Amino acid sequence: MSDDGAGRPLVMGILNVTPDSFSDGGLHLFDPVEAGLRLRDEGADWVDVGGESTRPGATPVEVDEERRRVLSVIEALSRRGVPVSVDTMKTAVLRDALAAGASLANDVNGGREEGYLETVAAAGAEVALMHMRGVPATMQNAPAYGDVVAEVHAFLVKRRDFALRAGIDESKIWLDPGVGFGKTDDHTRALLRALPELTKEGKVLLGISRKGFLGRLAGGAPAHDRLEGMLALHAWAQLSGVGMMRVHDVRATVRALDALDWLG
Ligand code: HH2
Repeated sequence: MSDDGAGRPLVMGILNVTPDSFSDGGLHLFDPVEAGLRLRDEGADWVDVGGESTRPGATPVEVDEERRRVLSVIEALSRRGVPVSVDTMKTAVLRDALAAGASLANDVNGGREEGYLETVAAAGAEVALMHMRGVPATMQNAPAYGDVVAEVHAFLVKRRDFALRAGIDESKIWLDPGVGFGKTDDHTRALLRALPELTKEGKVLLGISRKGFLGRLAGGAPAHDRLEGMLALHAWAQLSGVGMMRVHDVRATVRALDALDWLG
């Protein structure tokens, strides 16, 4: 189900303004605004601008460097009427990104940095709260859970409660199970199978685009060659009630979601 309760799920196009993202690092540094406009023209409902890679093993980026990477891009895209989301864990970056025109805060850290949720609330923005176990530098080192579905869902419900208490309207909160963030492939499978339960808790955003498990499912396919598995699993997510997909391949995603939606 989409944001407004009808039609296909929304599509969030990924625009990483980074030298080191796992699938598009360095690709958009030359002309990120053009790349963002292209995503919009291909049908993205949001363009998600990120200045810090969170791939497994990534090193953190300083606040000023992250600001330098994203703010002018956000400002330029917003000025052209593109709905912009900012992919940041940092309250300081978020504050400036919202002032530059972003209206969705996408946080792989679940809004845990001090002042993050209050900053979202003060701006009247939307927020995506993702589950991550550990930190990107080490999160894929043997992640372990008792019951991954119960633990991830409980974390997301708790973070949603914090967001509500900070003054964010429930209609503006997205929950994301965080595929690849401290999860083995078995954990990912369990979480994907449990999507129909998570969508009963609230609006769900899913980010599986080009992720490692899709490469392993496709016999070791590299990041740019993992489309088919993603589209198949999007169909499952769509039928499970997921409201937004975060993707690199916007055109193919929109076409696939529209085709399934066409069945009614
Ligand atoms: N995944 C990535 C980054 N941000 N945000 C949400 N809400 N959900 C996700 O699954 C998610 C996310 C990682 O993917 P990508 O941006 O392509 O790579 P990198 O972190 O290397 O820039």
